Amino acid sequence: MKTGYVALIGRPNVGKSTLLNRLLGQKLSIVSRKPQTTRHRILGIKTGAEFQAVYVDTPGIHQGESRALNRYLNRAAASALVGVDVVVWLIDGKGFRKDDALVFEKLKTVKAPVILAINKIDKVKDKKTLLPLIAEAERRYPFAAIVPVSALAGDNVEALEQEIVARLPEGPPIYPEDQITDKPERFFAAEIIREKLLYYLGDEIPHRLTVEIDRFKEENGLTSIYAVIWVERESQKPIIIGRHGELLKKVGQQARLELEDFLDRKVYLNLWVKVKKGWSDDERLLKQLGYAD
Ligand code: GDP
Ligand code: K
Ligand code: MG
Repeated sequence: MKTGYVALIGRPNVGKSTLLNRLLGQKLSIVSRKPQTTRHRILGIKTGAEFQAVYVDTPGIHQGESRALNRYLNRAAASALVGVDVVVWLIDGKGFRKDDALVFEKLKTVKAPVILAINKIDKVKDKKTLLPLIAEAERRYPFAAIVPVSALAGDNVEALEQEIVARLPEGPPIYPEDQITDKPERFFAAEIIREKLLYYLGDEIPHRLTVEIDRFKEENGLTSIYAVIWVERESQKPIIIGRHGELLKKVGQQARLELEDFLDRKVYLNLWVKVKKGWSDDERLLKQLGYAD
């Protein structure tokens, strides 16, 4: 059996989470238009007839290390390159940016084969325009393969999977074949709530909030989930709650429906908004809220 770990790297918003969900055939990682949606490493496990690929979806590599949360995100991204069997670097059809030079530098120290996947090709009308980009990529690094894909439409994702699997070492499966992730259900509950908040809120607040699952319990065939939405300032509370509590209600409804779908059982969801000053710049608080290394 071909089996091993696969790191997915790439700048924020390039489509890593979308690709992971597509590869797994299930939504595990939250997706949004905003950068910094993915804060945690997520293992997504795909077991096929003759392979097991364990995907690590990483937070993007971030510029500006001013806040503790950003430092955590950078550490998580760098550590994802160690001890993996295959690296998939996702870029989009617009090509490399200036600061991708840093990624090329980092890749020089990586022993695992690196596959370059060029995403969002559904947005590229004339596919010939990708040829100079592919030539540039080949000139700058000995990629094991270069595969254009559309994570959103699913185009060529199977071809990418074949390239990945072909480079996994032989070995016994790492996880039981029916296991799809290493994260507990309550982790996904928090992520789903956070995704709905990101969707309904404006641009500024989302990076300043986090969701903590206070209680998660089964009673009489019902899963009761009590979650706290932590914000940094008192003034952010009314924004999240909305006029007459409408925004929070919408978030709660959407999150509950998706949770019922994900968990495949009835859910009672209770949301509270609370203030914890400066949580995103406090290492100790971050650990408490689950952002541990
Ligand atoms: P991440 O930050 O790298 O994990 O990126 P996400 O998976 O959260 O995706 C960021 C945005 O790009 C979302 O709005 C996705 O729907 C969109 N996106 C991802 N893949 C594709 C693709 O293949 N084509 C197009 N047009 N959009 C995509
Ligand atoms: K994103
Ligand atoms: Mg993501």
